Amino acid sequence: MTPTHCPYCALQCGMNLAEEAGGRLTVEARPDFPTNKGGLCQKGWTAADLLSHPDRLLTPLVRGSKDSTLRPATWDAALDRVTAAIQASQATYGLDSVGIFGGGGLTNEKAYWLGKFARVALRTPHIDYNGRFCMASEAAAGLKAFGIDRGLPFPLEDIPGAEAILLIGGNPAETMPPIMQYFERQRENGGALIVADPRRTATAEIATLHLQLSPGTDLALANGLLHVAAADGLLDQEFIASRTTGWESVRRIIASFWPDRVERITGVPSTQIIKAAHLLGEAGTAMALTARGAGQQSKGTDNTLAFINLMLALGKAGKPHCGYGCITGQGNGQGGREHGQKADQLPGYRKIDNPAHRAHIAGVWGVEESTLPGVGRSAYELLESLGQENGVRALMVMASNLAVSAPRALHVQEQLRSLDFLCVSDIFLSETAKLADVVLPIAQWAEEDGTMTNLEGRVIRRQAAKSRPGEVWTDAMIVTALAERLGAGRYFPTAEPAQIFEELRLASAGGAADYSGITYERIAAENGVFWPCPSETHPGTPRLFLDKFAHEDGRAKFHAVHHRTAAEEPDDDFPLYLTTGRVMAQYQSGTQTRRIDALLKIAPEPFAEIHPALAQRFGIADNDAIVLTTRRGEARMKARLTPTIRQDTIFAPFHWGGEACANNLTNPALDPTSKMPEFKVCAVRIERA
Ligand SMILES: Nc1nc2c(c(=O)[nH]1)N[C@H]1C(S)=C(S)[C@@H](COP(=O)(O)OP(=O)(O)OC[C@H]3O[C@@H](n4cnc5c(=O)[nH]c(N)nc54)[C@H](O)[C@@H]3O)O[C@H]1N2
Ligand SMILES: Nc1nc2c(c(=O)[nH]1)N[C@H]1C(S)=C(S)[C@@H](COP(=O)(O)OP(=O)(O)OC[C@H]3O[C@@H](n4cnc5c(=O)[nH]c(N)nc54)[C@H](O)[C@@H]3O)O[C@H]1N2
Ligand code: SF4
Ligand SMILES: [Mo]
Repeated sequence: MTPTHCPYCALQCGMNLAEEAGGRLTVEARPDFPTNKGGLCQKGWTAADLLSHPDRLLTPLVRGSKDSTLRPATWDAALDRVTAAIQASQATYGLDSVGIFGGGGLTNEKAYWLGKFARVALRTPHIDYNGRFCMASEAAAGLKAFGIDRGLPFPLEDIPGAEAILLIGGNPAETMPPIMQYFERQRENGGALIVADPRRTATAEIATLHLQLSPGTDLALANGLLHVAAADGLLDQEFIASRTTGWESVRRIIASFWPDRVERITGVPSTQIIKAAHLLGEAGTAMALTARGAGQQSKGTDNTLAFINLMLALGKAGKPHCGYGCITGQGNGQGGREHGQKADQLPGYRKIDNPAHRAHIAGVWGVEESTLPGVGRSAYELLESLGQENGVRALMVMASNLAVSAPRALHVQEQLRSLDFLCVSDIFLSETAKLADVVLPIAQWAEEDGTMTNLEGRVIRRQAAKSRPGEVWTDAMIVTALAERLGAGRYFPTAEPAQIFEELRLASAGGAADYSGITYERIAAENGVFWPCPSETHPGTPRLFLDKFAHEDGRAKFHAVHHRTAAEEPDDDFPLYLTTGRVMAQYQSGTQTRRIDALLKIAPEPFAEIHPALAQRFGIADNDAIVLTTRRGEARMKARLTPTIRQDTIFAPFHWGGEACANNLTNPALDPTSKMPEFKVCAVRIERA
């Protein structure tokens, strides 16, 4: 029996893997693990089904020339090919012509190794990852307001003690089902749960109050709530004066957000806005939690700041059972952004353009500070540069299926085709891997060791329960072998996670995300350790900000943020809003979950949710084949009629590729600060196919 964690989302549910006769692994939930407490969703229960899936890649694949097919090859041949392509690109176009696209599913060790590989072996600034499409807006806002970005500043265990919770743009009943036990306990304790979502989701169903706003209007809602709180005397002036800065500028802005004006912008009745403000303001303790609904917008950072403003003004932060938190998404979405696979960051949540930070990391790596590259392009900007002059011409993708999951996917696929060279490491031949010149088969979660950092900032252990099949390698082995071939082998002396983690501890020491006191042994003994943890005798930090915020003056900062419309609003040609997201039984681009029978039974095919009244206007019946069209392209799927969605909005999950791909439609308008694309709002037209 091996204790480990689910491979999928950021809840990182604890599970045990037991080996049956014949080597098959079965999953058991871990009742003793403090986050899921014995709960798992259907994805977790079925995760082991992929270990022996017949589609699994078991040997490297290499394409002889651009128009030939992918054929099995030895590791030597495949890695030689990758090395030659990188060197050719560097020789012709310079170091900056090689890029890396990583993933928030990678362990801390692999993310760290990959970031170091980019800076030390490739010496390119251009490494970014799919986390940029995930919680980058919330991360940017957390840094601005609190001086540090950790998804949740408190453990899940604190949720049931909050008297009021505002959950904005999250549907955890489908995206993290076991987390619902905390919200259910909060409701049982008499707490109020307010959910802001254009759909009456399974999560909204259990709420005290559902604010069914139109897509892209979160900021106006937040400012409206704050307006009411200020007008009705619900602010905590003492807290504002002693623990924050910048309130005056916010006070001026929210003055004009009258409830009826906010009702006109958001579609939320003013009575509900007033009620929500009072539930939050009159509660002794309150939390605001945001997920992708509020973050994946071209103003995602400002949206988040507006909800943080609200909590600060109410004095509901930096106290027990209070505060703002971001529900992070991918298995290691949190750790993935702390250890250097983001274009602007170095390990330990250091900044790559900060001389002191650079010097520390250069010291740990044993290189000259001056040889470290600077800030590279953010994920979508990196994809826009592919194949272009001065752009990236040789790309390595590790743990992302961006041909399906990037915005404006049809264009991104063209960009990938225009590369001189593409290498993809994956478990399966994903839509992205199909476009590659070299495909490298990698180990799955149950076949490797490492650490992950869950949505609470709790560092946990992934443990191998069986050996790797066929000629499969781990991502770290690939990085180490390529570094050796590129002449940087001395900086990459190992591919062992435990040894890489020791180096990560040193690299993170003294940084915001300090892991230096965390060891594999402690993680096992303590059911995970929360960062920052600066020494082996330090208990770790489950709760941040109780004494002070992380800015130098110890105070949290208000930010004056204005409502603005989405980058694309409905008009005569594209009269409706399109928003996108998830369903319980599929995960992300679907590479993994579209291969599991039990999940396909629950979520077999692509669909779009449409309100019956809207469907009638367009002569569409339930289950009809429809075509959705935006300025980027079209997608075909089935209509699913449901009264739970707004009448001006269509919702499509993004779990499928090809002609059903929701990202054929989405708008890559970027948030100026976080560079997050506007996955959650664009203008769409609908027709029967
Ligand atoms: N089953 C499943 N679970 C997952 C994943 C998965 O793919 N499948 N992925 C994991 C990852 S990486 C992530 S990031 C999380 C995401 O977890 P969530 O954020 O919960 O998931 P989404 O479905 O993307 O978006 C949440 C809600 O935002 C609403 N929404 C859309 N537009 C707006 C808007 O303008 N404003 C507001 N307030 N709400 C809006 C949608 O209707 C949707 O119900 O889930 C994780 N868990
Ligand atoms: N329209 C729309 N698009 C979205 C979103 C949305 O809400 N709407 N959400 C965005 C968000 S929040 C996210 S997080 C992204 C996610 O989108 P992707 O980055 O595409 O995420 P996955 O589908 O999880 O892709 C991971 C790939 O890596 C493989 N893999 C899994 N584990 C490993 C590993 O350890 N190593 C390697 N090398 N490969 C591995 C999997 O088989 C899979 O093919 O999608 C974004 N795209
Ligand atoms: S909630 Fe997330 S971590 Fe837990 S079993 Fe489901 S997918 Fe896995
Ligand atoms: Mo995500």
